[in-house]
Amino acid sequence: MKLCRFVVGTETRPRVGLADEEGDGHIVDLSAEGIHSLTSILEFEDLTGELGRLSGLALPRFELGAIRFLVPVEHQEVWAAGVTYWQSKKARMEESDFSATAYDRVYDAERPEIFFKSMPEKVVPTGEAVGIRRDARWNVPEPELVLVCNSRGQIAGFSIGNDMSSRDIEGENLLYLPQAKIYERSCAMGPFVVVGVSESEVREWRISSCITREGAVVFQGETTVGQIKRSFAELASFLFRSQKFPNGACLLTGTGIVPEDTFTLHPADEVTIKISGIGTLTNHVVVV
Ligand code: DO4
Ligand code: MG
Repeated sequence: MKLCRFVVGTETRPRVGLADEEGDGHIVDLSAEGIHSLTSILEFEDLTGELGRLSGLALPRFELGAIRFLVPVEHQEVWAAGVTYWQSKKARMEESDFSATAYDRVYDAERPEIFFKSMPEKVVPTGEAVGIRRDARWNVPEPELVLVCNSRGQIAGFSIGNDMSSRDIEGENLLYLPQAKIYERSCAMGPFVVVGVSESEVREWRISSCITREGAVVFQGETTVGQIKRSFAELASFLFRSQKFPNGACLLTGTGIVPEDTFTLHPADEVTIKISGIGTLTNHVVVV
């Protein structure tokens, strides 16, 4: 089952939607049943039972062409895990002699790397621009599965995220990581939150990324969620250790798709990230 937030036409009022189970491209408007917040749905004890009941009701439906997706976050802080794939460890060790030992150690350590990524209001939805820093010369998207957690720290659903990163800034000194990771338009998410699936099902999903420049493909890569070294519960439990999230929190789970070292994003590139069980997140690139 796929949840989303959306607006209709020129309206500004956010609605909460459920993608039609038949997959005929319609979004069922749950707001018509008094559900105006995704955060509150994710708190339901019997989430799939409640969504099953709602999908049986005769609620208004909208064609995809009539709506615009919003980010599937309301008041959730967005965090990210790093060096959870062998490919990420390898690329980062090559990127920086200075930090190689740190990346090597964290890949095998009991405690994962987890860092703050974005305030909810700064997350970019599908269709809008992601940013590359004007003071960076080596910029890449990081296509990542997102764990969408409720206030109890339970993983209520899964989404698609892009952890935009400036590799030259990160590689120069590990202490510059927040500047390499947190800046205007550096995090995109959406369009759906998929609920009612188990970790073992999600581990079968494929993540792919395609970057086009003036209509031509300049990078393509693919991995599977199953390549993530740590369990989802392990990652979520470290995020919720000694910390409360009254509105829940989102956790990007790290990247396993790393373009070759000669690749950097250009303004106007289009970045498409697909996760097989979720859908597609597409953003173009602007300099910020
Ligand atoms: O420490 C660097 C960031 C790692 C990261 O973002 C990733 O592996 O996805
Ligand atoms: Mg990342």
